[in-house]
Amino acid sequence: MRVVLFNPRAQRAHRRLPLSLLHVSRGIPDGHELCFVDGNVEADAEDRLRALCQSGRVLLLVTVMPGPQLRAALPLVRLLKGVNPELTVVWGGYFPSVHPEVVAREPAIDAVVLGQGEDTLAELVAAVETGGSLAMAGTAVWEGGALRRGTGRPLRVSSSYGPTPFHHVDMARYAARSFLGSRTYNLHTSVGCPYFCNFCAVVNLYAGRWLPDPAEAVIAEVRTLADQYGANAVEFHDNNFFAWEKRCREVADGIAASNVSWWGEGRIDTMLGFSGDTWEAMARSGLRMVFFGAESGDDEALARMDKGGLQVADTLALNRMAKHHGIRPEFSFVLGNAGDPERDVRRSLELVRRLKAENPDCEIILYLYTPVPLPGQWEEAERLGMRFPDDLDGWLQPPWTAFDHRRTESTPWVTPALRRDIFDFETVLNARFPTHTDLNLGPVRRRLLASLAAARWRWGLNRYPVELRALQKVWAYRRPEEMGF
Ligand code: B12
Repeated sequence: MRVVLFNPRAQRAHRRLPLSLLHVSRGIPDGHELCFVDGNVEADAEDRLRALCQSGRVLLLVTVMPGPQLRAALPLVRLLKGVNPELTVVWGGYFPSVHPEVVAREPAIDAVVLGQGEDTLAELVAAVETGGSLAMAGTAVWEGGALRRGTGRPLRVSSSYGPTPFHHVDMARYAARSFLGSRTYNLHTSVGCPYFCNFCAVVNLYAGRWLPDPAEAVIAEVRTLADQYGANAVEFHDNNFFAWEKRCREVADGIAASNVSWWGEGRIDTMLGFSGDTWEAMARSGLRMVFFGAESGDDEALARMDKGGLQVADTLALNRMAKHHGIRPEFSFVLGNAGDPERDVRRSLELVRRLKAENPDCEIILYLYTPVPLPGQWEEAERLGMRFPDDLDGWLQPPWTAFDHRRTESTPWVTPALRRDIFDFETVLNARFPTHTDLNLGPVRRRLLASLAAARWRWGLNRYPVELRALQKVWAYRRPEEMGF
């Protein structure tokens, strides 16, 4: 049987390996024709997809994140399903796993795979081949006017399915230029995350479980990328790469000789507990920047988010520690907590100013809080009038498209004035400190922008930054909040 694996285009061409598909493909039994189609790197992706799915028994697997990928995927699968009655369409990934009902109810989609997909896919391929039911452990299907949700499957360590099968794609296409290096590739080396932050969709899928690949497996993947594909930089896309100090230390020591610069996502409180030795080893091995969820400058908001006891003081301490070790911290904020949104935003923006004053090299990413259906804050979001759309078409309409980008206008507790304050501040911030990750902004423009925004930044004059917005348009300089995960 032909199995087509499709990665719809993200908001901007994201030239990174389609790891969701590469990983899940390890579950497909041998003997099938596998065809990968990636909307991020193939200009003719849609034509190729049409040709591959046109006739005969075909299983189309689609990975979908909220936002642009959903917008790209839905019209396509409707079209393809209309043409070929023998086509089976299965969706997996974060959006379908968090919102299975609305996806399974869509007539063009035959089944949703929930969470980690390898084992489910093995059984599902057999069911499609024999014409059996797609209702099984790990799937959700729409049957008799209701959602039929299978039991969950036990999670497995990802590397137990084998190494990432890079050979399925044209690796030359994915060697990307980034601030880390001229040939950047990405890896994913753990399943889930051991924390319960109640605004994060990872908890919906993995409920606080974290299964790391052993350090040797991680080191082997980095070596393969460096030795066989010429990588000089690696981004670890794990939800929480730095959850276990011992593994970080072993990986750092094991990859030091590969001469790659690297980046990953971590927790402030965990990494504050790392020894100076581990920080040194990581810096030596090429660690350049770490993404942290600072989330808020208000301790009460942090407690409401269930950030595991994280305090604002920890964020300040981490900023100093990372600076000391020559590793750039990248702090992400999730602004507009429902408890006291005004105070949350005010204190967070004050914290950003302080972080920049103490370490101008740190990066800041400002998102708006966009609830996910999880106990903790969701009940209150609903009480305050928050409702998700009833069908997939609803998700494609504004304001939901902005919601997916974490620029939402759908949270009723954030007033338009408060939203404007955040966006004005952000415009001034991004001009005063253009992100280091923007390779297209030369030193002259960088200096010009910074000096143009200097007085505004200094005196906190954020209102109507029209001149900066105009430049942002003309120079199209990079806004971290658009590019982030
Ligand atoms: C790389 C990445 C991106 C890339 C795009 C990737 C791409 N596919 O083109 C970029 C940077 C563009 C991006 C953008 C955004 N992202 Co993003 N992204 C990620 C990240 C870091 C890694 C994804 C990945 O490769 N994972 C590795 C694979 C192996 O894991 P996986 O996807 O979970 O796959 C497993 C299962 O889910 C399942 N599975 C997945 N797909 C499928 C498909 C089928 C058919 C089957 C059977 C199974 C299956 O099996 C896989 C193996 O077990 C994740 C976080 C994470 N660590 O996963 C966030 C994440 C998915 N992104 C997220 C978000 C919110 C966004 C944005 C909306 C944010 C924004 N700034 O606007 C945008 C919009 C994206 C869009 N739609 O265009 C959220 C999703 C949350 C949610 N509510 O659903 C995540 C979880 C981050 C987070 N913690 O909040 N992102």
